[in-house]
Order: sequence, then C-alpha cells, then structure tokens
Amino acid sequence: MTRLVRPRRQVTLAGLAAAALLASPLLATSPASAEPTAQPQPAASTAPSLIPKPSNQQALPGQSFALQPWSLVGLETSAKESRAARKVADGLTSQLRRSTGYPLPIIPAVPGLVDLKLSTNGPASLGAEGYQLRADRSTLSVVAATPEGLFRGVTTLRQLLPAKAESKTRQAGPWRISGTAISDSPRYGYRGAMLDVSRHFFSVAEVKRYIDLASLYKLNKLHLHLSDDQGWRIQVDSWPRLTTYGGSLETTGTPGGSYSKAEYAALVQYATDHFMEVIPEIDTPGHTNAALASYAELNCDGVAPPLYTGTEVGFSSLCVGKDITYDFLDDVFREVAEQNPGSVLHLGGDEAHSTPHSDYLTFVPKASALVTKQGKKVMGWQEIAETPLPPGSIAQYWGTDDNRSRELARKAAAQGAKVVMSPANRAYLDMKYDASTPIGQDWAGLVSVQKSYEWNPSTLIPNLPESAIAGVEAPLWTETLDDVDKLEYMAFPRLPGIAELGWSPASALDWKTYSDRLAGQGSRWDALSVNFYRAPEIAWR
Ligand code: TNX
Repeated sequence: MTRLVRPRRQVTLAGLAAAALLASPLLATSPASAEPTAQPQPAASTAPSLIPKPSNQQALPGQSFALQPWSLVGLETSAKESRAARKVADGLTSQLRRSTGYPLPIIPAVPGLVDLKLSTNGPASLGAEGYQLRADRSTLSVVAATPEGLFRGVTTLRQLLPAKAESKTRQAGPWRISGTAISDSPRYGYRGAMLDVSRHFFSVAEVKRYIDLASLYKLNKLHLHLSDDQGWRIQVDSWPRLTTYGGSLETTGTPGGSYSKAEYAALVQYATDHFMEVIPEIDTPGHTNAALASYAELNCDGVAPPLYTGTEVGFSSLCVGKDITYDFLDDVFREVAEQNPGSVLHLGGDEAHSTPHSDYLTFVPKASALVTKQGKKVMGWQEIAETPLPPGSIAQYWGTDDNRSRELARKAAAQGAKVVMSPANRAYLDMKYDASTPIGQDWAGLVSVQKSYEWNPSTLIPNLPESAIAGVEAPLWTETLDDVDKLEYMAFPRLPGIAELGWSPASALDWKTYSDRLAGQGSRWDALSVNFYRAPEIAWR
C-alpha cells in the first residue's frame, strides 16, 4: 500500500523532492492520517463519466489509485518538448493543488518513485493527440508522444477524478480513481468551437474562459468570427478605423470593442497553451457593414453606410469591381495572418445575398489567392465551393439537410477540399433547445441535447466521401447572447456532445450511454461555476 511504502522512499530520497515535501506546511499541520487512504477499494461499479468517450478503455478490477498529500508528480520529456510539457504539468498540478491542498511537486520521472507520471516520451504510434492513461494501485500515468497528446490525456485524468477536483478552493479527499487502462486517439483532426465576437464583443478574459471549457472536451480549434456587419474586432494598423469606428458598437447599440495586437497575442498564446489552434475569420464579401461604414472608399457608391446594430443578414457587400477592395483585403489578410500562427484563414463567404452571383464567383478566387499568398489555407462557409478552391481548402457545411447545402459540400469534396461539419439544425449552439428557451434563435429549428448529439458526421450528407470530412465544429452566434452566462447556457450541455462526435469512434456513439455520461458532468460544471442548461431529459447528478 502506498501509505506504508512512501515513508521509506522519503528516507532514501534526500533530494529536492523530499525536501520540498518535508518542508510543506501541509504535512506538518494536516497529517495524512486525516485521509482515508489505504483501504482496498472495490472495483468501480460504473465506468467514469468520460466525455468524449475514449476509443479504448478497460477497467482494472480490484485496483484503484489515490492522490495523497505526499504524491510526487514525475515529468518525463525530451529537451525539445520540455517547455510545452512542463506547461501541461503545471496546468494540471496548479488546479489540483488548489482543490486538494496537496503540494504535488513536479520532479523528473524516476521510475518507482513518482505517483503520478506524465510523459511525452511515448511511442510515435500514438500520434500527435493520442495518449495512454493507466491508473493502478501504485501509479497514475499519462503517456503521449507529444505535449499535445499529454494535454489531451490530462483532460481525461481530470474527468477521472472526483468533480470537486475542479474546485477553486480546497476540498476534502479522498482523490481516488478506479483502476483503468485507456488508450485513446481522435476520430477527426478538426474539432472546433466557433465564437462570434462580432455581434456581441467578448473580452480576452471571456474568450479565455470559453477556451478553458472547450479544451476540457478535447476540442482543438477555436474559430473566431472577428468581423461582421455589427462590428470589427481585430486591430489592423493599416486600416485603423476598422476598430476605432467599426468596432465601437455591437448588436442593440451597446458599446462594442476590439482586440489590440497585444491582447490578441495573449488570446492566441492562451489558446496555444490549451492546444487549440485559432482560426481567424474575416467574413467577406457580405457581412461587411462594419468595414464599409469605416471606409467610404470601399463602397461602390463611395458613400459610407451608418454603423449597424440590428440582426438582419445579407444586406452588405464589398465592392467586387473596385481595385481598392483587394488592396484592403491584402492588407487585412496580411495583418491577420501575422497575428495568427495557425495554418488556416477563414474568409467567410456566407450569405452574400447582396453580391451579384457573377461578382461572387469573381470575388472568392481573388480573395482566396490573397489568403494563400500569406501562406495560409483557405477556409470558408459552404458557398465558397461554387468557386474553384486552392489546394488544401476547407469548406464549412452549415446546412439543414437541404439539398443545396449538401450539393455544395459534395462540390467542395469533388475539388479535393475538406469539409467541416456544422449542420445548423444540430451543431448551431445559438439555436433554442425548445420553444421555452428564453434566448437564441430558431431559424434552423429547435435543437435539443439529443438532436445535437444523434448524428454521424461521416454519413449525414449522402454521397459525401468519408475521406473528405475533416471533422466537426459547433458555432456559437451571438446576436442574442450578450454575456458569458448566456454563452455557457447555450453551449452546455451541447458543446461536449459535438466534441464527442469529433473525437470518439463512430461505434461509441450512443445516446443512451452518452446521456448517462453527460449526467455525470453536471457536478463538474457546478464545481467550475458553469451556467449550464439543466436539460430535463438528463438525470443530472
Ligand atoms: C447564419 S451560418 C449565419 C450567421 C448568423 C447565424 C445565426 C452562417 C454562415 N451565417 O450570420 O449569425 O445564422 O444563427
């Protein structure tokens, strides 16, 4: 038993770790005997409520692991990956120190000494995001081939611990995990959350909170909808009025805002630390009123429209025939590309209802070329599939099972583009849950928790080859959502379901077992103060 063995190890280890441990005021004032630690535990009767469900998980009957006041965290990593791996270890231990009150020092992983082992030295066969996790009577280990894989494994580890491990304040143990062996890797490489910061502006701190919550479910892309009719939110030095004027308001006319380059850099760093790639969207040629209002010369008639604070779509368009339009986009895409280390730039392309169709067909290839000029791949809403797309492009399906949208997805695939699945009648987090939902929209229908989960990304569109599907994304449009509580209410509990569709094998997708696992997330969201919708069809616990 750990408790009997550990004092002997402490005696033989005169190094840093033991010193740190023995110096801990916690051990002096709060003896470990207060914790019920060493009794053998029965095997867990129910599997822990993991979302997304791992691709392989086995119980180790009769075994369990418990974090103890003296637990040592071992980090095993290569010189090249040590900084990123250390950040992952720090992220986990700083949270667990808060909730357990244990010191949990991080030391190099000495076999047999450490209780919690975190390693990025696993086999390359695990892939960039895969990991193995094992909890047995002596050790809890997460082994990956990269810091990213380690991060994904750590999110599983957090869900294996009691929900109170997510608390900001010290809680009573025990901190026990039933014996388990997990080997896990994702179904799709693209698992996104989109946040519309244009219709309502959200501060860096608010976006960080969304990153915290989305990354817990292994989402790996943060698509930021940075410009629309109602506001321009990213600083562009060569066209400063985009933010100073075009970003000044938001829907309903309340003050808007924008990210300075320094703020945006902090946001990107935070996303990077949570292994989410930021995908910036500059919506074109429609959804551009904020830009058109900021610069009269961008308008075909040379007259700047007023700022717009309503919720209509499809009334604005860049002037496709003017050269300045492309000078403008060249500058914007260059400065946006500079601020985003990721490989993709989203040029929108949706709902260009006031752009003549022939103009649209002229515009998108020209805009696409300005994106690839910056070394980025083109991403756009499904409509861009009507135009020739550069190699490596991604079209984002937002249909509602309608034939036109399906045809656009097939057109994208036929050109060799990948498709990201965001069916509006399933994956749009701004759709109301039911008729009584006080916020949100319903143009794509009511989207219950079950409806948002019960679909298969690879078979939703008939005759779309599975190989064309890059993954899934859940957009959160914010016409009706003006604070973080409302974002959380619409995203939770549906966002974790989309995350599972993106991560777990198709064979694992099952509403009955999912809804039972989802029920177990409720106490976790309480510990994290998430304002989630307590959907009545879920037996929250
Ligand atoms: C459609 S979906 C839009 C957005 C709106 C959203 C509201 C898409 C590509 N465009 O402009 O915000 O519906 O649900």
